Amino acid sequence: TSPGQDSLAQDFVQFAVASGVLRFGEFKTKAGRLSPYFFNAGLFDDGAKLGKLAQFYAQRLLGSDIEFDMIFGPAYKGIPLGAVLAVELARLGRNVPFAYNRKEAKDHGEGGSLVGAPLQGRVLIVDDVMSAGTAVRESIALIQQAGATAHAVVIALDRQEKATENGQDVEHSAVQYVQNQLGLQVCSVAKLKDLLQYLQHHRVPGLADAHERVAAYRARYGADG
Ligand code: OMP
Repeated sequence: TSPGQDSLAQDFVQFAVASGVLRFGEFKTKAGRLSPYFFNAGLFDDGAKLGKLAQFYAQRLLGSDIEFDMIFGPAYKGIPLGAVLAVELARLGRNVPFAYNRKEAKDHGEGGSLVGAPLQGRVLIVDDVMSAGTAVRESIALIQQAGATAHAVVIALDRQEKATENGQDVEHSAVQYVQNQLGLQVCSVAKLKDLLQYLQHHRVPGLADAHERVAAYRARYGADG
């Protein structure tokens, strides 16, 4: 890694490309943007990959100044992410409670949509990607409804793109919104800028001019700062 590079982020991008999680081509994002890359965390699909992924999250988190009392993994993709992170943190000597939600409210059995440890204290949300910020806002609302505090967010990839508000693009990114307007701490294993650095030095499967395309995408949809 050369100066100015974040080596954990570079290692992570390499791991995601090698795992087929980070792919290049043409993809439509949830916000309806046509993206030359897509990060599909569901393709961390065996024990070894999930274990390695958890190490990346844990390293980033423990290297930050983020404090938290428990972990929340939002349905669906956040559930295994939160679970493997909780296991990894316990392995490192930091055992914290873990909870997740189900999307379908249950009308029998244990009832309610929350599963696991009671939501209380400073809750850390674990998720895959932040783009326009819709998913994380839903998780924050859910935690507040349960009477706890959404305190921080850790994600694998910050796409650093313009957030949307009422369907309109705004200048700041979803991460900036969550930090500055909602007051949560956010950390990510890698960001779009790390992906661009990686693409300057590596060929990737699927797109010969990946660096150029991703740079053009950032020019159009990237957020300030
Ligand atoms: P926002 O809710 O707009 O922040 O988008 C985040 C969600 O989009 C993720 O939780 C995924 O469901 C999906 N997504 C990815 O998984 N990977 C990407 O590279 C891009 C997206 C996306 O649709 O923006």
